[in-house]
Amino acid sequence: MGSRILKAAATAAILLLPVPSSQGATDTRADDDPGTDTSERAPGGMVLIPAGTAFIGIDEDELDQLVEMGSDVPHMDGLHALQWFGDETPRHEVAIAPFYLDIREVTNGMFQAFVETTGYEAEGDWRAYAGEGREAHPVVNVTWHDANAYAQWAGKRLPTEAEWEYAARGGSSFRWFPWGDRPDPALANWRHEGESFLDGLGRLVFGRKIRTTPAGVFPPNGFGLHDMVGNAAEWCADTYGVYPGFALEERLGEEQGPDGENETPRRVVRGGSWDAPNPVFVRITARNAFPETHASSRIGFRCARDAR
Ligand SMILES: [Ca+2]
Repeated sequence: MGSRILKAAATAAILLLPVPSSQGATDTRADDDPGTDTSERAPGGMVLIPAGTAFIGIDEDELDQLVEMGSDVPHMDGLHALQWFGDETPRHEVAIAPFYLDIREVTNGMFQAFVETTGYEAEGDWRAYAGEGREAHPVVNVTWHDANAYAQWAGKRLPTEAEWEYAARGGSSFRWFPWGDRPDPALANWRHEGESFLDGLGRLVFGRKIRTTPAGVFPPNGFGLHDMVGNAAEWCADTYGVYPGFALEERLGEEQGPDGENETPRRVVRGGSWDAPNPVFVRITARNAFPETHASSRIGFRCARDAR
């Protein structure tokens, strides 16, 4: 899985990039009461995503646009773009049935309520990032299993990858971001600016702090969904694999395909996180994948529910 290895290397590199010393946005109206109805049609904290045809992924010629967008990313040349982002090809259609999706990422407060109610013992050390004052921040450091356990308790499920991408586009024809086709650091939490290299390194090594923002601070997309890109990256239901019709094996000169039988299955993670150093990693179509027992300060989730 050469491209996956490169993605892992890129993630490691991200740790060493400068990060902001402060986050400006503080307003929060995160709904941590999943039982409160906010409309006649959707369960509390959720919005109805209408049925439609989702155009998932990108065409091969669009990879060149990613090279341009990520021009300040180390090694972002044509081949690396192909290896990092080739799994977004080919663009294909998926029929989406109507479903409900959480307006915001699941927060620490919501996850804590689940744990206290059920006595669930999480695989991921989510409490490490759920200290005082962080109730409205997205829960992170949860495994795919943890996310599913919460979703089941809440009477929900994780969204499929196609549902997630369709919802992130917000009913628009935007290609790259929920708000349009140009990156805008005011519209999602991914920035790494304004902190010196040493400060960033010291914070990461000694501080165990992260730069999530309370869920719902940034403006919603066309479906009313907050933080679909950035803040916490989000577990999806699917096992990771290449898309139907994937045809870049020859150009990549390596094997791509589903995980081997003896490996821990990898699950799709979408949207990029607060830790992404460049907007190229927080696009609507960008894909990532981790073993389902993996937990990190970058990954959280939101839930979906079938619409009757
Ligand atoms: Ca997110």
